Amino acid sequence: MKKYIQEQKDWIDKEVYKRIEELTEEGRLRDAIMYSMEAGGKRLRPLLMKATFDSFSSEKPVYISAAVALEMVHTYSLIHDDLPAMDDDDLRRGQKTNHKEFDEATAILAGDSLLTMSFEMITADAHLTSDQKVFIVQQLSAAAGPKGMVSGQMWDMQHEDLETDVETLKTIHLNKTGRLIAFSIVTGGYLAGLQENSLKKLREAGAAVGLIFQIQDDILDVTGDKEKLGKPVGSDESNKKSTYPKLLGLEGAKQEKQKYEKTVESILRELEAEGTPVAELISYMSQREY
Ligand code: GRG
Repeated sequence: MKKYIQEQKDWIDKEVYKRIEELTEEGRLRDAIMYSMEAGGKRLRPLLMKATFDSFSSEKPVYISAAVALEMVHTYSLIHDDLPAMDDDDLRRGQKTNHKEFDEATAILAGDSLLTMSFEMITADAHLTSDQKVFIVQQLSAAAGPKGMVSGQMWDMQHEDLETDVETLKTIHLNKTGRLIAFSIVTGGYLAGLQENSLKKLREAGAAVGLIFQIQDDILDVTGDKEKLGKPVGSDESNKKSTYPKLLGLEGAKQEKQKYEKTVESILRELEAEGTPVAELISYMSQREY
């Protein structure tokens, strides 16, 4: 699976850089955008979209602009999340954060560019029908917006110094992390031709995958390897962040993750997608070490 991920990462990277060259002009703004896009993200979200598409269709790929757009929206969220007004982080993807390398205003504009470019790219894609474009733009904007990722970020900030319970933590992560991950799976299924009843199931699986991903992220902050992660471990503890291991203990967090793994397994079984690329990728994500 590691080799598969590496191979897939290469085409995603190539597509991402090509689109940035097409949609930006040479200069400091492009440099700031490229700085974060080239910094070695895992590209898990576009990979999930491709793996879902491949699990349900053998037609030619039509997901490329949606997959690149998703990685752009994700990267914008990381750049803005690192700003002093939010998490105030110095390191991301193993290198200085965007505002530390450039400056705050440039980092804000690099994030704004990535967000807006993603929609420009989808609407300009000649391989998509008008219906497909509307679906992708609607789903992506809803997943990223004030009832999705942005609301998760807002809740997270509002609960920063408060005692949080597991239900609140779950709501935060379902929005902050889960919505983009669910978008990747649902869009892969939609472009593969699945109907609404199956997409509904994929949406449910996607939310569970978001929680699995986040719980594993919390676990890695306790048990992970700094070199592999490209960031210090134990930062949640020192930043007084609410996490699954903090609320449930390490074993409790692992059990919680298993609960969502079972949800995903059962949905994939219903969709006759056991042993498919998406099933394998989700199981890899659940055990990831970085
Ligand atoms: C600023 C609107 C706005 C939203 C920010 C996603 C987010 C919301 C903040 C990022 C901070 C964070 C730790 C989120 C939890 C999800 C997570 C672990 C994101 C990192 O995703 P990876 O591991 O990152 O896929 P790479 O670098 O591999 O792409």
